[in-house]
This record gives sequence, structure tokens and C-alpha cells, in this order.
Amino acid sequence: MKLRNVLFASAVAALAMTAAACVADDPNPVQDALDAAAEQALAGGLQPGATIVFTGDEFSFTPMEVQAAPGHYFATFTNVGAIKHDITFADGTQVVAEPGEVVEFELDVPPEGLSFICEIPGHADAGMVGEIFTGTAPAVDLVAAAVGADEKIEPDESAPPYAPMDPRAPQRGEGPGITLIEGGADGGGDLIDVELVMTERLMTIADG
Ligand SMILES: [Cu+2]
Repeated sequence: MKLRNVLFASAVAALAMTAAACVADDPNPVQDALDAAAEQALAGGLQPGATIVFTGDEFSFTPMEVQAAPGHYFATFTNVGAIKHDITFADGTQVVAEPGEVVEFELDVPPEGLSFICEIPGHADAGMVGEIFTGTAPAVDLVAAAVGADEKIEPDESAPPYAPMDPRAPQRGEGPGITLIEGGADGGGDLIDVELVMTERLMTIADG
């Protein structure tokens, strides 16, 4: 009889744990996908048969770079953004997800790897580009891919020299144009006077 009681007690404990696990897992599939994507980025190269987890938002993919050996993969695309996104691979595979939606699909990674973008107009230019690499190092510069491969970024010779900034948070009342006047505010509190300087500059923010 004693044994039977013990067994019954552990069955109840197991049920309680299962219930707790369900409550912890279910409410936030979006966060789960983000966690999985982050874990995958740290894990290094994936092997065929694994599940590649992609997330997309305004306007990037996580991960932007996936390292995976050539072969067949399972994949999920979770839209963690507020507007519709797709993930479109260089081989034509396309998956569309509404905000909050998780879409499962399968993918063949060829020996040369596979680039992907969001095909919704403007999204790739805004940063929704990525690449599955089959080697150990990224084969293309993703920034160059985003701005156009033949568009070379040249250093600006007339730019002011690089000057390191003080990384410390300023003390109360410290900084250029900032004056601390103790007891200077209405009601007796301290007054921090901040001098805002307006300057007029001519600069190009976009061609044309
Ligand atoms: Cu998009």
C-alpha cells in the first residue's frame, strides 16, 4: 500500500510539471522564435535536416547570416514586425507572413549558399537582406549587397578627423552650455540651465 501511495504522488507531481511547462511555453511564440534565432546564431554551422529559424521585422532579418552545410532543411519564418513581410530566396522559394504569423517551410541549400531578401518594395533596400553561407566566412559584404554591389563607399576626405568621445555619463549640471543654479527653480529646487545652440549647415541627405 505504501508503494502505491508513493507512485500516485509522483504522478501528480509529473502532471503539475507538464501543466507548468505548457503555461510557460505557449503565450509568446514570437519571443520563442527570437530566442531560437539568437541561439542558432551562436551555435555555428547547421547540418542538413535541422530547422533554420528566421524572423523578420521592420526592416531586418534575424539572423542576417546563417552558416549551414549544403543540403535539405526545415525552416520557419516568423514575422515579429507590425506589417506584412516575406522571405524570398535566390532559388525562388518564397514565404509570406502577416504580423505575428509563423510559417513553416522546407529549403534546399546549394553548395554555393543562398541569399534571401524581403520582396515587398523598399524592404530589401531598408535592410531586409541576408545570406545562408555554406563556408566558414561570409562570402559577400551584406552592406554592399544592400546598397548595390557596384556602388563603392569612399571615405570623405573633407570629414573632420576622428575624435574619441568621453564615454562617461555627465555629472549633474556638467557639460558644455549647461549651468547648475542651486535653488534657482520656482519653488526652491535646483535649476539646470541648458544653452541650445542652433547652427545652420548645408548638407546632402540624398542624391537629387
Ligand atoms: Cu519586408
